[in-house]
Amino acid sequence: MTGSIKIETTQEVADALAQGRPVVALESTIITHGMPWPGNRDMALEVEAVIRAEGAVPATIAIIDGRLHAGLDEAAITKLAQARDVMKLSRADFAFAIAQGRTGATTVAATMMAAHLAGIQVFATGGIGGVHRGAEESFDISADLEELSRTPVIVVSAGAKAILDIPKTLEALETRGVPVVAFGQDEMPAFWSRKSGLAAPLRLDNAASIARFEATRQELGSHGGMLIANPVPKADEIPASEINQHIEAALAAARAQGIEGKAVTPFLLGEILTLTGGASLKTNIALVLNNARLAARIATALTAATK
Ligand code: PSU
Ligand code: MN
Repeated sequence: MTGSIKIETTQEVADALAQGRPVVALESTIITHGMPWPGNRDMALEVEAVIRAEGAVPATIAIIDGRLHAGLDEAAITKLAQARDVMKLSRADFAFAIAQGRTGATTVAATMMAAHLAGIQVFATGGIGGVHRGAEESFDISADLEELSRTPVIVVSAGAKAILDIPKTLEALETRGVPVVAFGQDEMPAFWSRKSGLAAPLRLDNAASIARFEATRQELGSHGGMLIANPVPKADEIPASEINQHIEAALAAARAQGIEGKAVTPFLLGEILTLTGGASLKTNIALVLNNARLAARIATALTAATK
Protein backbone atom coordinates (compact mmCIF):
# COMPACT_ATOMS: atom_id res chain seq x y z
CA MET A 1 0.00 0.00 0.00
CA THR A 2 1.44 3.37 -0.96
CA GLY A 3 -1.32 5.44 0.57
CA SER A 4 -1.29 6.63 4.14
CA ILE A 5 -4.66 8.30 4.43
CA LYS A 6 -6.02 8.40 7.97
CA ILE A 7 -9.10 6.22 8.38
CA GLU A 8 -11.50 7.07 11.19
CA THR A 9 -12.89 3.90 12.71
CA THR A 10 -15.31 3.24 15.53
CA GLN A 11 -13.76 1.53 18.58
CA GLU A 12 -15.67 -1.63 17.67
CA VAL A 13 -14.10 -1.74 14.20
CA ALA A 14 -10.61 -0.84 15.46
CA ASP A 15 -10.72 -3.63 18.07
CA ALA A 16 -12.02 -6.24 15.61
CA LEU A 17 -9.38 -5.38 13.00
CA ALA A 18 -6.59 -5.41 15.60
CA GLN A 19 -7.72 -8.80 16.92
CA GLY A 20 -8.34 -10.36 13.50
CA ARG A 21 -12.06 -10.79 14.13
CA PRO A 22 -14.57 -10.72 11.23
CA VAL A 23 -15.56 -7.30 9.89
CA VAL A 24 -18.07 -6.56 7.10
CA ALA A 25 -17.93 -3.29 5.16
CA LEU A 26 -21.18 -1.59 4.13
CA GLU A 27 -21.69 1.11 1.52
CA SER A 28 -23.46 4.42 2.02
CA THR A 29 -24.76 5.34 -1.46
CA ILE A 30 -27.59 2.90 -0.86
CA ILE A 31 -28.47 5.07 2.17
CA THR A 32 -28.19 8.52 0.54
CA HIS A 33 -29.14 7.80 -3.08
CA GLY A 34 -30.83 4.40 -3.04
CA MET A 35 -33.68 4.73 -0.54
CA PRO A 36 -35.86 7.50 0.91
CA TRP A 37 -35.77 8.74 4.51
CA PRO A 38 -36.55 7.29 7.07
CA GLY A 39 -36.51 3.76 5.60
CA ASN A 40 -32.90 4.32 4.57
CA ARG A 41 -31.82 4.94 8.18
CA ASP A 42 -33.82 1.96 9.46
CA MET A 43 -32.28 -0.26 6.78
CA ALA A 44 -28.74 0.91 7.61
CA LEU A 45 -29.18 0.22 11.33
CA GLU A 46 -30.92 -3.12 10.78
CA VAL A 47 -28.14 -4.29 8.46
CA GLU A 48 -25.60 -3.51 11.16
CA ALA A 49 -27.68 -5.43 13.73
CA VAL A 50 -27.83 -8.50 11.47
CA ILE A 51 -24.04 -8.48 11.12
CA ARG A 52 -23.54 -8.18 14.89
CA ALA A 53 -26.05 -10.99 15.51
CA GLU A 54 -23.81 -13.22 13.36
CA GLY A 55 -20.81 -12.35 15.55
CA ALA A 56 -19.13 -9.99 13.08
CA VAL A 57 -18.60 -6.23 13.20
CA PRO A 58 -20.19 -3.81 10.69
CA ALA A 59 -18.19 -0.96 9.17
CA THR A 60 -20.34 1.49 7.22
CA ILE A 61 -18.08 3.48 4.88
CA ALA A 62 -18.50 7.17 4.01
CA ILE A 63 -16.51 10.36 3.64
CA ILE A 64 -17.76 12.97 6.08
CA ASP A 65 -16.39 16.52 5.88
CA GLY A 66 -13.36 15.18 4.04
CA ARG A 67 -12.59 12.37 6.48
CA LEU A 68 -12.74 8.73 5.45
CA HIS A 69 -14.76 6.67 7.92
CA ALA A 70 -14.86 2.88 8.29
CA GLY A 71 -17.59 2.42 10.87
CA LEU A 72 -20.26 4.99 11.72
CA ASP A 73 -22.19 5.22 14.97
CA GLU A 74 -25.98 5.54 15.05
CA ALA A 75 -25.93 9.34 15.21
CA ALA A 76 -23.63 9.58 12.19
CA ILE A 77 -25.77 7.15 10.17
CA THR A 78 -28.92 9.10 11.07
CA LYS A 79 -27.31 12.39 10.05
CA LEU A 80 -26.03 11.00 6.75
CA ALA A 81 -29.43 9.44 5.97
CA GLN A 82 -31.04 12.92 6.12
CA ALA A 83 -28.19 14.96 4.64
CA ARG A 84 -28.50 16.90 1.41
CA ASP A 85 -25.74 17.68 -1.09
CA VAL A 86 -24.02 14.38 -0.47
CA MET A 87 -21.72 13.38 -3.33
CA LYS A 88 -22.14 9.91 -4.87
CA LEU A 89 -18.55 8.75 -4.90
CA SER A 90 -16.84 6.26 -7.13
CA ARG A 91 -13.10 5.73 -7.84
CA ALA A 92 -12.85 8.91 -9.94
CA ASP A 93 -13.96 11.32 -7.22
CA PHE A 94 -13.08 9.50 -3.98
CA ALA A 95 -9.90 11.56 -3.42
CA PHE A 96 -11.66 14.73 -4.60
CA ALA A 97 -14.13 14.52 -1.70
CA ILE A 98 -11.29 14.10 0.81
CA ALA A 99 -9.20 16.91 -0.71
CA GLN A 100 -12.17 19.29 -0.77
CA GLY A 101 -13.48 18.43 2.68
CA ARG A 102 -16.78 17.24 1.21
CA THR A 103 -19.29 14.70 2.41
CA GLY A 104 -19.76 11.78 0.07
CA ALA A 105 -21.47 8.43 0.09
CA THR A 106 -19.51 5.52 -1.31
CA THR A 107 -20.77 3.35 -4.15
CA VAL A 108 -19.68 -0.26 -4.51
CA ALA A 109 -16.48 0.87 -6.26
CA ALA A 110 -15.52 3.44 -3.62
CA THR A 111 -16.53 1.16 -0.73
CA MET A 112 -14.27 -1.58 -2.12
CA MET A 113 -11.38 0.91 -2.24
CA ALA A 114 -12.01 2.02 1.35
CA ALA A 115 -12.52 -1.51 2.65
CA HIS A 116 -9.23 -2.61 1.13
CA LEU A 117 -7.39 0.39 2.61
CA ALA A 118 -8.86 -0.48 6.02
CA GLY A 119 -7.99 -4.20 5.75
CA ILE A 120 -11.59 -5.41 5.41
CA GLN A 121 -12.07 -8.35 3.03
CA VAL A 122 -15.86 -8.69 2.80
CA PHE A 123 -18.51 -6.16 1.84
CA ALA A 124 -22.31 -6.46 1.69
CA THR A 125 -24.57 -4.40 -0.55
CA GLY A 126 -27.85 -4.70 -2.46
CA GLY A 127 -26.90 -4.90 -6.12
CA ILE A 128 -23.80 -3.81 -7.97
CA GLY A 129 -23.79 -1.31 -10.81
CA GLY A 130 -23.04 -2.76 -14.25
CA VAL A 131 -23.67 -2.33 -17.95
CA HIS A 132 -26.77 -0.19 -18.48
CA ARG A 133 -29.33 -1.15 -21.10
CA GLY A 134 -28.46 0.81 -24.23
CA ALA A 135 -24.80 1.08 -23.16
CA GLU A 136 -23.81 0.58 -26.81
CA GLU A 137 -25.13 4.15 -27.31
CA SER A 138 -24.62 5.78 -23.90
CA PHE A 139 -21.35 4.03 -22.89
CA ASP A 140 -22.83 3.93 -19.37
CA ILE A 141 -20.96 1.13 -17.63
CA SER A 142 -20.51 1.32 -13.87
CA ALA A 143 -17.03 1.75 -12.41
CA ASP A 144 -18.08 -1.02 -10.00
CA LEU A 145 -17.02 -3.55 -12.66
CA GLU A 146 -13.49 -2.12 -13.01
CA GLU A 147 -13.14 -2.03 -9.24
CA LEU A 148 -14.13 -5.68 -8.97
CA SER A 149 -11.37 -6.48 -11.44
CA ARG A 150 -8.66 -4.72 -9.44
CA THR A 151 -9.47 -4.64 -5.71
CA PRO A 152 -9.41 -7.83 -3.61
CA VAL A 153 -12.71 -7.57 -1.73
CA ILE A 154 -15.56 -10.09 -1.75
CA VAL A 155 -18.78 -8.26 -2.65
CA VAL A 156 -21.97 -9.95 -1.48
CA SER A 157 -24.91 -8.77 -3.59
CA ALA A 158 -28.22 -10.01 -4.98
CA GLY A 159 -26.59 -9.83 -8.41
CA ALA A 160 -26.56 -6.80 -10.65
CA LYS A 161 -29.57 -4.52 -10.37
CA ALA A 162 -32.29 -5.70 -12.76
CA ILE A 163 -32.53 -2.21 -14.29
CA LEU A 164 -29.26 -3.12 -16.04
CA ASP A 165 -28.43 -5.35 -18.97
CA ILE A 166 -27.56 -8.46 -16.98
CA PRO A 167 -26.18 -10.57 -19.87
CA LYS A 168 -23.80 -7.75 -20.88
CA THR A 169 -22.84 -7.20 -17.23
CA LEU A 170 -21.90 -10.89 -16.93
CA GLU A 171 -19.85 -10.67 -20.12
CA ALA A 172 -18.03 -7.58 -18.83
CA LEU A 173 -17.25 -9.33 -15.54
CA GLU A 174 -15.91 -12.37 -17.38
CA THR A 175 -13.66 -10.19 -19.55
CA ARG A 176 -12.28 -8.59 -16.39
CA GLY A 177 -11.59 -11.96 -14.76
CA VAL A 178 -14.06 -11.47 -11.93
CA PRO A 179 -15.47 -14.70 -10.48
CA VAL A 180 -19.27 -14.51 -10.23
CA VAL A 181 -20.64 -17.05 -7.77
CA ALA A 182 -24.36 -17.68 -7.33
CA PHE A 183 -25.14 -18.77 -3.81
CA GLY A 184 -27.16 -21.97 -3.50
CA GLN A 185 -28.63 -22.05 -7.01
CA ASP A 186 -27.51 -22.59 -10.60
CA GLU A 187 -29.20 -19.48 -11.95
CA MET A 188 -28.02 -15.92 -11.67
CA PRO A 189 -30.43 -13.96 -9.43
CA ALA A 190 -31.78 -10.61 -10.65
CA PHE A 191 -31.92 -8.36 -7.57
CA TRP A 192 -35.68 -8.15 -6.81
CA SER A 193 -36.21 -11.61 -8.38
CA ARG A 194 -34.53 -14.93 -7.68
CA LYS A 195 -34.39 -15.78 -11.36
CA SER A 196 -32.84 -14.04 -14.35
CA GLY A 197 -33.09 -16.81 -16.94
CA LEU A 198 -29.28 -16.85 -17.11
CA ALA A 199 -26.98 -19.56 -15.81
CA ALA A 200 -24.55 -18.30 -13.17
CA PRO A 201 -20.88 -18.73 -14.11
CA LEU A 202 -20.12 -20.47 -10.79
CA ARG A 203 -22.09 -21.83 -7.86
CA LEU A 204 -21.22 -22.45 -4.21
CA ASP A 205 -23.56 -23.51 -1.42
CA ASN A 206 -21.95 -22.40 1.83
CA ALA A 207 -19.69 -19.76 3.37
CA ALA A 208 -16.86 -22.20 4.04
CA SER A 209 -16.60 -23.05 0.32
CA ILE A 210 -16.46 -19.36 -0.56
CA ALA A 211 -13.68 -18.83 2.01
CA ARG A 212 -11.76 -21.78 0.56
CA PHE A 213 -12.15 -20.41 -2.98
CA GLU A 214 -10.87 -17.01 -1.82
CA ALA A 215 -7.92 -18.57 0.04
CA THR A 216 -6.99 -20.46 -3.15
CA ARG A 217 -7.21 -17.30 -5.23
CA GLN A 218 -4.84 -15.62 -2.78
CA GLU A 219 -2.41 -18.57 -2.93
CA LEU A 220 -2.38 -18.15 -6.71
CA GLY A 221 -1.70 -14.44 -6.34
CA SER A 222 -4.94 -13.58 -8.09
CA HIS A 223 -5.83 -9.94 -8.30
CA GLY A 224 -9.19 -8.36 -7.90
CA GLY A 225 -12.42 -9.10 -6.16
CA MET A 226 -15.16 -11.66 -6.34
CA LEU A 227 -18.89 -11.19 -6.76
CA ILE A 228 -21.30 -13.31 -4.75
CA ALA A 229 -24.85 -13.27 -6.13
CA ASN A 230 -27.19 -14.23 -3.31
CA PRO A 231 -30.86 -14.65 -4.31
CA VAL A 232 -33.44 -12.65 -2.35
CA PRO A 233 -35.46 -14.90 0.01
CA LYS A 234 -38.53 -16.45 -1.68
CA ALA A 235 -40.98 -14.75 0.67
CA ASP A 236 -39.63 -11.31 -0.27
CA GLU A 237 -39.09 -11.60 -4.02
CA ILE A 238 -40.95 -9.77 -6.76
CA PRO A 239 -41.15 -12.21 -9.69
CA ALA A 240 -39.42 -11.06 -12.88
CA SER A 241 -42.76 -11.16 -14.75
CA GLU A 242 -44.12 -8.54 -12.36
CA ILE A 243 -41.13 -6.20 -11.91
CA ASN A 244 -40.13 -6.11 -15.60
CA GLN A 245 -43.06 -3.94 -16.68
CA HIS A 246 -42.13 -1.40 -14.00
CA ILE A 247 -38.47 -1.45 -15.04
CA GLU A 248 -39.54 -0.77 -18.66
CA ALA A 249 -41.74 2.13 -17.54
CA ALA A 250 -38.96 3.60 -15.38
CA LEU A 251 -36.48 3.34 -18.26
CA ALA A 252 -38.94 5.11 -20.56
CA ALA A 253 -39.36 7.91 -18.01
CA ALA A 254 -35.57 8.29 -17.70
CA ARG A 255 -35.27 8.59 -21.50
CA ALA A 256 -38.13 11.09 -21.71
CA GLN A 257 -36.60 13.26 -18.98
CA GLY A 258 -33.05 13.01 -20.34
CA ILE A 259 -31.62 11.51 -17.12
CA GLU A 260 -27.90 10.75 -17.52
CA GLY A 261 -24.73 9.72 -15.72
CA LYS A 262 -24.70 9.29 -11.96
CA ALA A 263 -28.36 10.27 -11.73
CA VAL A 264 -29.59 7.26 -13.72
CA THR A 265 -29.51 4.55 -11.05
CA PRO A 266 -31.05 6.68 -8.24
CA PHE A 267 -33.75 7.92 -10.66
CA LEU A 268 -34.70 4.42 -11.79
CA LEU A 269 -34.83 3.08 -8.22
CA GLY A 270 -37.06 6.01 -7.22
CA GLU A 271 -39.42 5.50 -10.18
CA ILE A 272 -39.72 1.78 -9.50
CA LEU A 273 -40.46 2.49 -5.84
CA THR A 274 -43.43 4.65 -6.89
CA LEU A 275 -44.62 2.26 -9.60
CA THR A 276 -44.62 -0.72 -7.21
CA GLY A 277 -46.32 1.25 -4.44
CA GLY A 278 -43.37 0.71 -2.11
CA ALA A 279 -42.99 -3.04 -2.71
CA SER A 280 -39.60 -2.66 -4.42
CA LEU A 281 -38.18 -0.94 -1.33
CA LYS A 282 -39.41 -3.71 0.97
CA THR A 283 -37.72 -6.27 -1.27
CA ASN A 284 -34.57 -4.17 -1.52
CA ILE A 285 -34.28 -4.01 2.26
CA ALA A 286 -34.93 -7.75 2.61
CA LEU A 287 -32.21 -8.63 0.11
CA VAL A 288 -29.67 -6.33 1.75
CA LEU A 289 -30.32 -7.95 5.13
CA ASN A 290 -29.97 -11.38 3.53
CA ASN A 291 -26.66 -10.32 1.95
CA ALA A 292 -25.37 -8.90 5.24
CA ARG A 293 -26.02 -12.22 6.97
CA LEU A 294 -24.13 -14.17 4.32
CA ALA A 295 -21.29 -11.62 4.29
CA ALA A 296 -20.87 -11.99 8.06
CA ARG A 297 -20.70 -15.77 7.66
CA ILE A 298 -18.10 -15.47 4.88
CA ALA A 299 -16.02 -13.03 6.96
CA THR A 300 -16.16 -15.48 9.86
CA ALA A 301 -15.19 -18.41 7.64
CA LEU A 302 -12.27 -16.39 6.25
CA THR A 303 -10.86 -15.65 9.71
CA ALA A 304 -11.13 -19.36 10.51
CA ALA A 305 -9.41 -20.26 7.23
CA THR A 306 -6.43 -17.95 7.82
CA LYS A 307 -5.75 -19.02 11.42
N1 PSU B 1 -27.54 -1.52 -4.08
C1 PSU B 1 -28.81 -1.11 -3.77
N2 PSU B 1 -29.11 0.20 -4.01
C2 PSU B 1 -28.20 1.11 -4.51
C3 PSU B 1 -26.86 0.66 -4.82
C4 PSU B 1 -26.60 -0.67 -4.58
O1 PSU B 1 -29.64 -1.91 -3.32
O2 PSU B 1 -28.53 2.29 -4.70
C5 PSU B 1 -25.84 1.67 -5.40
C6 PSU B 1 -24.40 1.16 -5.20
O3 PSU B 1 -23.70 2.17 -4.51
C7 PSU B 1 -23.85 0.99 -6.60
C8 PSU B 1 -24.57 2.07 -7.33
O4 PSU B 1 -22.44 1.11 -6.65
O5 PSU B 1 -25.92 1.89 -6.81
C9 PSU B 1 -24.46 1.95 -8.83
O6 PSU B 1 -24.45 3.22 -9.39
P1 PSU B 1 -24.00 3.45 -10.92
O7 PSU B 1 -24.97 2.61 -11.70
O8 PSU B 1 -24.17 4.92 -11.14
O9 PSU B 1 -22.58 3.00 -11.03
MN1 MN C 1 -23.10 5.09 -14.70
